[in-house]
Amino acid sequence: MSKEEPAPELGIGMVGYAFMGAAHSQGWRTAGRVFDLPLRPRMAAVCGRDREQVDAAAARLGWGAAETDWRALIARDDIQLVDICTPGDSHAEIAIAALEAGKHVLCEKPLANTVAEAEAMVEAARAAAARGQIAMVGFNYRRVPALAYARQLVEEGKLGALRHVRVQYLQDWITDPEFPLVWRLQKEHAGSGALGDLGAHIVDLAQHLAGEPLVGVSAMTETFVKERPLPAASSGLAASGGTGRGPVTVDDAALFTGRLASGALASFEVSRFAAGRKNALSIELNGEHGSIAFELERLNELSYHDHTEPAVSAGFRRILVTEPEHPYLAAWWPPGHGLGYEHTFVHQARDLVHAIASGEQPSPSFEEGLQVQRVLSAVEESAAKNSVYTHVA
Ligand code: SOE
Repeated sequence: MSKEEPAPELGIGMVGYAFMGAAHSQGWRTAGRVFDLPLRPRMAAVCGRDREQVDAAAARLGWGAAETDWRALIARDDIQLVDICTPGDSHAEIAIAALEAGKHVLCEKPLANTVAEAEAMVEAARAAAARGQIAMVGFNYRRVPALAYARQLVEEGKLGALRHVRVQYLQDWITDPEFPLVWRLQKEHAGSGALGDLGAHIVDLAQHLAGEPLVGVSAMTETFVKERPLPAASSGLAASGGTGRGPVTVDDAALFTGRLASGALASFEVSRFAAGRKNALSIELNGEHGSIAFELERLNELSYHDHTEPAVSAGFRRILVTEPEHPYLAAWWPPGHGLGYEHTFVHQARDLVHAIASGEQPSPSFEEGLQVQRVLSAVEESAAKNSVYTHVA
């Protein structure tokens, strides 16, 4: 290709246009304008069930067309990549159909609502990979530059043998018992509650940063508010609308400990009831040679302690991860100007386009999504058994 020739287009079709759809759209709109990409993302069509709403979303988010049936979206010749931003209960069906139709697939986290669904998705992705197709899961926090840099430090051996991984992901958006029974609070749509929504992120991050899987867990979960008002059908919040109240069928919070393959110990806490915590993901890794710590609400910073330095002057130091040498930063603003949540979706789009152009499977793969699903399922099993819970006499 000569310098003058524009890169070939990559037609994208997105299913779902709510919060995650808007975030992914921002990624697709921006990636090719900031990064030099081997393929030009073209936002061909977006899909949603309601004609009027999906037309409005297409216009607002920058999609060229709108479909009301995801099967019609997948069938379009001008779409090579299907981006799935729907609730978990439709991930497996859409992803498998898209892969079987020869499309590349990006699927939001958690990969699926059950291990069985995730296994079927992995099988479809393997068959598709043999035909040259790409499949990736949207664990976007891996692409926060400070966390991508943290992974580099671990890979370089800066922490040495890992001893502890400590992770929390806290939100507070359903602390009001009158907050309606939205789809995220219904097992048949969401699979699980804070566990699948927030726990999926931190299990993936812990395993990714540590570079090793969890091999066992011990857990407790709780649903603090057991019934909630049904949302009005017209509110756009309801999976199925109505009047009166309905049961909350997922966890509001989960606490679990785990062991990584190397023997390092890990602890996890997720909640939607942590009043004052809006999107507070924090992670710390302690190794024999040092530690790293990160907080999502200060996402341009990484704390690093080099334990090989003389104790008299050693201590955690704050690295402002905005230098051009840091992951993704060379394409953005001068040092110190900072990035935010939305940039993770731009980076995700960038990395996926490179994977499609090179034919190399990207990470997180569907296999990695399945591994997270297995951990979530083990957490639920452990919590249900309550086997390690000992009453205080
Ligand atoms: C809601 O809890 C949510 O939007 C998650 O679904 C996202 O994955 C997370 O990034 C922010 O919080």
